Amino acid sequence: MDQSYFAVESQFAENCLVDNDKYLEMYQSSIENPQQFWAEQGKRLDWIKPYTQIKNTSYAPGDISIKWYEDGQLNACYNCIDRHLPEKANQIALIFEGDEPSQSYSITYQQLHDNVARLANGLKSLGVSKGDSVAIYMPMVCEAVYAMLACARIGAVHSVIFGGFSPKAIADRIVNCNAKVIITADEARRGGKTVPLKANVDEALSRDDVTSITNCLVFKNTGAQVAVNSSVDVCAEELMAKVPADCPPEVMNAEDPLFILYTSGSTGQPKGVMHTTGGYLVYASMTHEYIFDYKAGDVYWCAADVGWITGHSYVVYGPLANGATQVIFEGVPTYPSASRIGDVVDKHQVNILYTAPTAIRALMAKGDKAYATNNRNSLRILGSVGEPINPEAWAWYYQNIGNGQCPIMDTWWQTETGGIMITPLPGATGLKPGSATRPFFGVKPALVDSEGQILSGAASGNLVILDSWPGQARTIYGDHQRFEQTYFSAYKNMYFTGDGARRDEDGYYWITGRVDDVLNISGHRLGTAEIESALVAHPSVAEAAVVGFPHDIKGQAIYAYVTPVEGTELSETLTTELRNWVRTDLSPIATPELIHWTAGLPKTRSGKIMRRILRKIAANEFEQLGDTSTLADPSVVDALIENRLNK
Ligand code: 6R9
Repeated sequence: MDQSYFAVESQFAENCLVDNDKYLEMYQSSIENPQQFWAEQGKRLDWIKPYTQIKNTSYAPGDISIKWYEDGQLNACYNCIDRHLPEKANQIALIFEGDEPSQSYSITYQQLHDNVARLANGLKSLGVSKGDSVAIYMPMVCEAVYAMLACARIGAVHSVIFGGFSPKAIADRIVNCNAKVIITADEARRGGKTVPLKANVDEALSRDDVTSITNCLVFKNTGAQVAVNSSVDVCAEELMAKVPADCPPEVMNAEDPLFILYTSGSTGQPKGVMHTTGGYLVYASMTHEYIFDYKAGDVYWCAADVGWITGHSYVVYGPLANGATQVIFEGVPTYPSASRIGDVVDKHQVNILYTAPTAIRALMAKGDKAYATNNRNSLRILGSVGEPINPEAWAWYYQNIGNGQCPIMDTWWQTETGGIMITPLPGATGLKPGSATRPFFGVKPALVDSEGQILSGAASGNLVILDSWPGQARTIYGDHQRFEQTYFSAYKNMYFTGDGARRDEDGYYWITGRVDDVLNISGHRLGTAEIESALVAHPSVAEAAVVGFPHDIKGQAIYAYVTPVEGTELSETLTTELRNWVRTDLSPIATPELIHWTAGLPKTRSGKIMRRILRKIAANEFEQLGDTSTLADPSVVDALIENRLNK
């Protein structure tokens, strides 16, 4: 069987919302006449005051201004809950699956409404009102969803902080967005371990410059005893019990802020990426429906944490705006065993599964344990997000999770784009493993060379977007100049993504990774992703991260950090074999100079490998590693330094 192209089966396409003809027709109209296209799409939401203005955007130097539906009024929470109630009050909205498989329960749309309205009233009783910022530092539980929607209901701007972040990261974010209240829980559970959320918040709040917080709202999750500061702390359950279960949604302008989400750039402090209400929700809802071919009755599961943009757009706002039934998963794919994902799919009869390559590779490393105890026959569509998915991991996901029957939507997008930008559609797009394929409706990608010249045809270059789309971030909170500098200064009149990409003869896009990850070996440009794919294709390799390090002759040489498959015997012979493997698979230029076997790689909570750290260690400059506070397991770094190869 040809493993490089997977055509859409016509019978499959017939049951999908969009086939290839419809994709081409809709795409063309979205580009030729965006005003009309998005005027029509805006109708997927309920508006309090309908819009008459659609797109009003400028990428002009010195005047970056992005507005969509600017004279419309709506409420995001109303669109995610209330408008579904006449028909779906008793339909399940959230299926909670706890860290321990024994913990699960369901929440109907009516119950979701009541919980959110009570929490919204609770926030109001603490003095939170429209325009105030609220920090959310929660486990991946239903209450995290209530917290985000309660803010949206009363017009407060939420800023979710990853449950794994340190007290310093919490404090920095609170100070930056001037949060009035923080919502947290006693502890989080993940993979059988607990994380002391409340204690971390206490430490953050004790920092001298953290002065904006008036109250800390605490949910019970594990039931652990936590310190109580009676002047600040409020028990969330008690507060919610005291207030009514109805709370009129605040009237919001389409361009009022919905949330701020911090993301790290290549330099400096994390950026508070700001999204607004109308355009963001139209885009999240539309992409969720078309890309996952979501139809009433489907059970959808996005395994991302709400601390990540994927959790915002594809756990909370997109699916709920579409009235979906979805799984909320507190745990990790490998706990209590590597079969967890498949087991959960079977248990809740999941039809659509959206996860990340890092999770897939973690399961691959466990051999056949991931699918030994489950059949996953309910699955129809798979999704991938977060980094380029190597063809090897793609094939494993396709065969072993999807039983060779479910197309994989490799979705490329960013915190700043609000929603998916380059992606297949299940009924429309033939798949090439490793390619995110074609642009979504309304998205005008282009490749430019280093001078900003637009390249045509099959080409490699820097990925830019030529015009605005409704889900685009509006600014960096409090620093519009940095917004312009970061995204609009490299190339005039274009949004620069920071990613490199290749476009093939069929117009398919292949994301090669951040441009700062491009290596130049003896004058040859190599994407780290390509080399990693070659390494991971070796049967003894579970995961690989490649960086460049300075080399006298080649300019740069390749340093490969490699995690072996469990049970692999490490030896010089294997190292040599692996070097030759890449040499033959890719090219002699791509042969790793150094192969560093390691049990773990430094990753953020969203599973992104922190290459900045790996580059420093490879360059033997580990004294200045910079901020490691957002790592899931900072101890990995010490082991890597200890065993570094370039001494
Ligand atoms: C949604 C999300 C954005 C960066 C992005 C790119 C990488 C995400 C990808 C992908 C290749 C994909 N990325 N999806 N690369 N193929 N399907 O991940 O947002 O955390 O802001 O990261 O992630 O490098 O620029 P965010």
